[in-house]
Amino acid sequence: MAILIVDDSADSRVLVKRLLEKNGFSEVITAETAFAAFDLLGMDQPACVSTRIDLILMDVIMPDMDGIEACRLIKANRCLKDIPIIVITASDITETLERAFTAGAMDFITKPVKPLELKARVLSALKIKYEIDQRKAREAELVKVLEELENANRELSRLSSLDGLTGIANRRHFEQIYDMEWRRAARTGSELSVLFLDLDFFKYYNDTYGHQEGDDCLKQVAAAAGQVLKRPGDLVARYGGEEFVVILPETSIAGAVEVAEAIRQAIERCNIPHSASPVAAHVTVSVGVAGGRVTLADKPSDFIARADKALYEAKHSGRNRVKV
Ligand code: GH3
Ligand code: MG
Ligand code: MG
Ligand code: MG
Repeated sequence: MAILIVDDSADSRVLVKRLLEKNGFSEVITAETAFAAFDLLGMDQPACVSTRIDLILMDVIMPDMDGIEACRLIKANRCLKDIPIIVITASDITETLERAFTAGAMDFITKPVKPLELKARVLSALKIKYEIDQRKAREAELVKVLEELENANRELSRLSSLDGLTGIANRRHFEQIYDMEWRRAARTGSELSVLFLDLDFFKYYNDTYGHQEGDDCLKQVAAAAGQVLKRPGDLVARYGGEEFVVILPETSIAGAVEVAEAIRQAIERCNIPHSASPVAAHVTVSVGVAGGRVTLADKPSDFIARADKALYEAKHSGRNRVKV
């Protein structure tokens, strides 16, 4: 707890300092002029420097710059404005006091300084300063907590759109994005395509290698499909179980078939052994494609139904292939 006395009179400085020290204020600093006080407060620094000063006792009548002008400048400084200032004045005429309060002084003490009055006013100013500091600390703490909460909410909302096993989008997120992309395509009359993917004979895979290996396989397949997608709007999601869905905005059926074929090949290239598969020695996938130009007469579920039907055909015509 440090108190700064600014007074041009050496006698006055010594007297007030002694009185304060007698009352237990051990850190009392003095300045002979307003400018010396500004130096101590680091007022000429471009950035705020931390000051230990909790209270300023400011003489009013001083050569060079009077205490009221000094008070006004300190209060105008964003780093120092919260330091309470008590002016010490030889005259308590209303006009002087009015000027002092307008300049931002919190209180005044008249000369000659009376020990009891000095003690009471200093304690009262420090109490207010302490309360302000406490409030500011609580506010800063609150801002920090709110920021953390916001981050946590953002993270929560991110996680709520991800599939826990594969880390790609989940079905909930797919439905949100699909709905949005559908409406955009219907509004602008642009093309939109969807792919439905289903692993071939995955039940046998689990039966052969176990559920844990099955989960690992799903992760690899999800990653491989994601790597094929290049455009920012493309999305691969886990639709459920061993089924995946891909949204390809602004993509024709022909373009979608190319992407589907690239995904199918990428999954083959993972070369995940599947000894029980009647199709190949490794894990394969069947893909159904639907898409085209969207009009307001279409329903979002139309493409889903068509992609599902195409997937069924891919399955029944031998699996490990793409069908429209
Ligand atoms: P098809 O070629 O006709 O698609 O044959 P399939 O065996 O893949 O088809 P089916 O739908 O009968 O079986 C899907 C299997 O996928 C059933 C289930 O054991 C497995 N499966 C679904 N979800 C998971 C999962 O989260 N982890 C694992 N390991 N297996 C899963
Ligand atoms: Mg003076
Ligand atoms: Mg299935
Ligand atoms: Mg399957």
